[in-house]
Amino acid sequence: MFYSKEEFKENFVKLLEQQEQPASPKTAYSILAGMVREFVQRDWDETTYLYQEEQRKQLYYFSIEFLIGRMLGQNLVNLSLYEMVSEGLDELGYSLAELEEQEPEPGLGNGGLGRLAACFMDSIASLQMPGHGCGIRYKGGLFSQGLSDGFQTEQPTDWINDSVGWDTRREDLALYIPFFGKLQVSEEGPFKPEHKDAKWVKAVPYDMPIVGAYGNTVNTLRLWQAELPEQQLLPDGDIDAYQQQVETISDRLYPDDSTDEGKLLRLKQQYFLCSASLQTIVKNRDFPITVLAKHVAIQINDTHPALAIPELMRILLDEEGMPWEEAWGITTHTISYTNHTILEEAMEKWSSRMLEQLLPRVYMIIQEIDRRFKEKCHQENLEPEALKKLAIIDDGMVKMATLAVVGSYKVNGVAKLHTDILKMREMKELNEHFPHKFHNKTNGITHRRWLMKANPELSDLISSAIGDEWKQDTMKLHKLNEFTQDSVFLGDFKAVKQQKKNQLADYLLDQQTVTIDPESIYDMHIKRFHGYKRQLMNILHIQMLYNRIKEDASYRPHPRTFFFAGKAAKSYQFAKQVIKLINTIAEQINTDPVARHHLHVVFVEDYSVSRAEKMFPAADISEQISTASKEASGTGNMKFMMNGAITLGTFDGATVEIIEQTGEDNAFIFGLSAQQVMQFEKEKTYHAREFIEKDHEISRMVSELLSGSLSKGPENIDFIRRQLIDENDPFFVLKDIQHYARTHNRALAEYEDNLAWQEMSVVNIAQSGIFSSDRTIRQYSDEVWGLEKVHSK
Ligand code: 26Y
Repeated sequence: MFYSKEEFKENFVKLLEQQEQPASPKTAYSILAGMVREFVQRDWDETTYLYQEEQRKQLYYFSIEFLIGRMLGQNLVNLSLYEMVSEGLDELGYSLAELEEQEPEPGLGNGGLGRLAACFMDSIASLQMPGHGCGIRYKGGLFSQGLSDGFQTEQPTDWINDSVGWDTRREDLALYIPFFGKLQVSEEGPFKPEHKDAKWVKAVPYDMPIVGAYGNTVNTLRLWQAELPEQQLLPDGDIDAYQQQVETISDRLYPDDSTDEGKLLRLKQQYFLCSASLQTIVKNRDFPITVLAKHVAIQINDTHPALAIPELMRILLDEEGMPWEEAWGITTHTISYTNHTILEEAMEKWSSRMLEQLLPRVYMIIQEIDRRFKEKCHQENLEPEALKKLAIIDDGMVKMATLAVVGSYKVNGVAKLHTDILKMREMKELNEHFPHKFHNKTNGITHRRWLMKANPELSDLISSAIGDEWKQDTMKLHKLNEFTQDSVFLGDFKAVKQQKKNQLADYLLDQQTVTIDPESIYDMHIKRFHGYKRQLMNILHIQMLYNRIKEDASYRPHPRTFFFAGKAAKSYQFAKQVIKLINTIAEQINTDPVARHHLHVVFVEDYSVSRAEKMFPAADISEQISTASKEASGTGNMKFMMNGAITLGTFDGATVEIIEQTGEDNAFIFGLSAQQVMQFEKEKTYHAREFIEKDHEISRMVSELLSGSLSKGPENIDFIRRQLIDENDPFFVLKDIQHYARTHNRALAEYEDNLAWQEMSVVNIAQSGIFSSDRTIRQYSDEVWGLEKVHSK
């Protein structure tokens, strides 16, 4: 325990002295992390006790990803100890920032969905609500990304082995999960199938404290690890081989699913997560199972944990002996579902055959859910097409999104536009059948990580102007609107932005030996690589700017640094070629004696939460240029806004709501609307080829691209060629690129007017409060989960 700086120093030094001298930063980090861990233990125990004592309704957030980022610094911020510890360490000759860098980063997620889960955990605890995460303790998170000759390379990560655990193994809470085997039903007595010859897997929970700010609430993130079960549950045969098989379940996030074996492994992971989490909830309850829905809410983060629906049914039917109707009533009042995508490729479908083989009883229940639902739909005199859409099992496949909608009491999209598209198009029939189920919950981000932790300089400036109430209620950021004409404040803001730009330049010089001009405009496109996110449009536009500089001696624009960061999925060849293209164009521009004074392209390797924390605060321009209708929400857009970057983007996802907040004057918007995109898609009236022929500039750039001269060989762009030409440019890159170029020119002109730019930035920060995940969580709690704030001291 340490309640003062002196006490902290004393304890720290004591522990340090027990180590070999001089202690490495790694050792110092471990000691500090251990102290913080101990510090939160009492509140953690107390929170757990209070939840049981007061019998409050508890939320369990089921997610296949939790992209939590490093914990040390964030925990100190939430405990309001950051400054004290930082000063104390300074006085002892250590730097807290350096120690923080020692923490291995758990990459237990891939992108937006996993980071959202992490922001939600922070908000729930900080709002003193009883809510916990349930996930998988992958041994290796997402691969770490490198570049070799401009190509993405992938190395496996192993965060657990290097880690000073924030998590605690709870052997006492271990559970067992059955796979495969067959069902045996006795002829006499009530229907009670028995699961014979199952292969058992042991699920051991590791609990991580989620430290809330302002109060003493410490919630739990429970991550399950797959292990070999005890002797009596072992199958005959080669035990080593079985152990290996079992352990692969929690080995890797998103194993390659191009083979049946890979698909089976993913399915095992999903069931492992759902079954272990549900068993733990049911087993450790202190209320009758019949009132489960009054005491427990379960949110499933996309369809990956949708097996929670039939699994809960199985527990209620087979283990609790309930009749179907009652079990169904409880299930459909306990579980709710969030959809994060409308992209066809991300809509999960499992083969019935595989499900039946791996999870015979669960599959039987899915069949029964489907049968009953089909029966209901048939009574409604629907067209055959509508009936097909409403089927859970169709063509030998189980449609997980349909199962999730049918088995939940609420279904939400993650931004207004996305929810509207779900209701009107993707899930039209389901919405008509369940008119009150669908609702919107626009995503949010935790301002404690993305502003207070990532940008303490800006946080202090904000507090010096409007006090620090905004930290508890981000809507108070509105007060900054009074400062948009205050030249002193604007000047101070500019100085902070410059400081963050300098810091990023120093960091990247150190990490990647790139030299960045801190006076240049920082334009950032940082997110997963995907066709619809249109990194391709960005880099092709940069190539157009380069051509113009080469040709027009009078065109010498203000220096701009274009940052790209993000990973491409291992098997996503198109996205990987875009990365290669960015790097080859970068090389050409960055070494050009003239162009390099105006344009600089930087690919930041191995994008992660901690790299993101360094990048968002330094941005001037936030690239949010997805093909309208394709990005469900986006959350990076909110992180940029909160740090005062100006959005340059399309009317898509939550960017629509960002613009609603700032007004179009405080952002740069371009491109087709979602309506237009959907119309083109429906009527098939867009022809990329005509477009290329019509526009001289595009035509030149495309022929350069296709010749392979921009990518060091045509073989490096064949997937890009296929998409742009053979597949008729499905993401409307060539359709939108000129409007995009003009919009960049507008932004550039505006940037020259210093005050106007800073004014826009401050309006963005002032209006960003609504995008705190505290707001999102309050809405979920009020409208879906029904949680109450638990009194803590
Ligand atoms: C299983 C496989 C098909 C799959 C794996 C990962 C499917 C989806 C995903 C991840 C999706 C994801 O991260 N979606 C993003 O969720 C964010 C949080 O709601 C949104 O802001 C973002 O627009 C959306 O792309």
